[in-house]
Amino acid sequence: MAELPSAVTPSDASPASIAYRSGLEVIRAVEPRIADAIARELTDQREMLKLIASENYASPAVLLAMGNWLSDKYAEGTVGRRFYAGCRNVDTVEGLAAEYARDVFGAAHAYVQPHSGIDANLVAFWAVLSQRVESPALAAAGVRQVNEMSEQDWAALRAEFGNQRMLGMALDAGGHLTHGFRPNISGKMFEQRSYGTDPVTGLLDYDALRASAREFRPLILVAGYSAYPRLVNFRIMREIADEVGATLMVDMAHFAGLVAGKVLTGDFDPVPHANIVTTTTHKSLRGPRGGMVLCDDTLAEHVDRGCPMVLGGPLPQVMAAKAVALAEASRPEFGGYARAVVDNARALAEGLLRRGAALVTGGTDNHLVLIDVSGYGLTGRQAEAALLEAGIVTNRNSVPQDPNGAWYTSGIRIGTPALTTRGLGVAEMDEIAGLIDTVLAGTSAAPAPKGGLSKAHHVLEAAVAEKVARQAADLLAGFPLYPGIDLS
Ligand code: DSN
Repeated sequence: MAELPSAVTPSDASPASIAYRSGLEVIRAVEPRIADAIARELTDQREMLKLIASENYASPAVLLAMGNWLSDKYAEGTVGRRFYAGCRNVDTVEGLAAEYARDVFGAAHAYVQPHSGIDANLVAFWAVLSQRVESPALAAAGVRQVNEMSEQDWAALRAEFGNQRMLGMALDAGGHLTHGFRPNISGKMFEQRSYGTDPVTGLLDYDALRASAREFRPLILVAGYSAYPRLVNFRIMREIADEVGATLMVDMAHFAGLVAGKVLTGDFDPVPHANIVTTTTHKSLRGPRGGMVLCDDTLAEHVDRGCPMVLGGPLPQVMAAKAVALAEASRPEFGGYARAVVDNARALAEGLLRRGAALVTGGTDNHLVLIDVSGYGLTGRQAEAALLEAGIVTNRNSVPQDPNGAWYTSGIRIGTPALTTRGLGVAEMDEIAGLIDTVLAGTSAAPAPKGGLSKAHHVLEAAVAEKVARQAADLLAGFPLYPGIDLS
């Protein structure tokens, strides 16, 4: 098999350059401001120190797979069973993406149509509900197959699941909005209860979770997170789910790349343990923006009804890019990448701890680190803005029992998938920890107009911000992003 060029350093640089230069020329002829925004985004991505834990840099092959005429095709249905004629090429890309997904993750079934993580989760929720409604017990009670259900049947279903419950990780412990929280439809479809983390260690407390599950008896137990810096034991999660008759759903959006790269194995690999697994494809997996569902055979036909149940027509060009990204993730070098992501996160955490920062759970085992910036006298919002002034892109995030709520927050979430793709290693992580600490230590809360301190505004000397931004730029200069692409 031919060597795969690194995702951001295509050895055959000129084809990517030619492709993008020509593409931008074509766009510029119609709307130059869009061409300029696309070109400027490349400059921004090259110049910023990107530490957003959910972002990455997709390869030119992944990006190019999305910009073409596959986009023009309608293809509701599934491979070989479409509601539109002329879908043979869409069948090819969807079939290949699903095949790669099954192989990479060792899953019995893969559904690659979801357009995002929220979509993937909605598909999963409806699949679980429709599987339950088709259970022999409900059939005996007169509830029919989901695809034959009348309005009255749906009403009966809602009544039947009047207690449909979801147990998911608390938002301030690192859970996700789509795991049953009110601003999301999941919080309206399900009565939700959340499990948190131990107030002292910040770690998941499986005994407390088990007790809560026994009492609450959820239909769906959701595992997975967007801001928990440790591993989850999915074997224990499955035991708990089985004990209370729940379906175990794992949302692995954040750590799918670590699963694909075989860094998370055994009890920490969700696929062999969960009934259903959802993910996005653009975070640590380094693919196009999109979603995906993996499941066992019992849920496959329910999952495949995602479109039209909760999804519009699939995006064939994105499914093509998913296939390309999964082909990349199936290569041995992706395992090296995934290991480096975790090594880098650990180095970043150690560098911060050494400089006196407080980290939620005291460190990390995965790709992300959550800094409690209250030790610097800041809210997350102030810290996020100050870091951005210094060229460091992060996002604010709640910490467990956050006194500043979900808007101001007390945390900054950082992650290493993107910078690892760019080639930075543990030595650079230590330097970055120093830059972050310099900015946070040099920032203070601005006085509030009505007295006291503002939660929104901060003060950071311009000279400090400029110095750190220069250091960050010097550091990044050693790791050019998409060096094979020259738009000038
Ligand atoms: N927005 C994603 C993240 O940043 O974690 C989750 O949906």
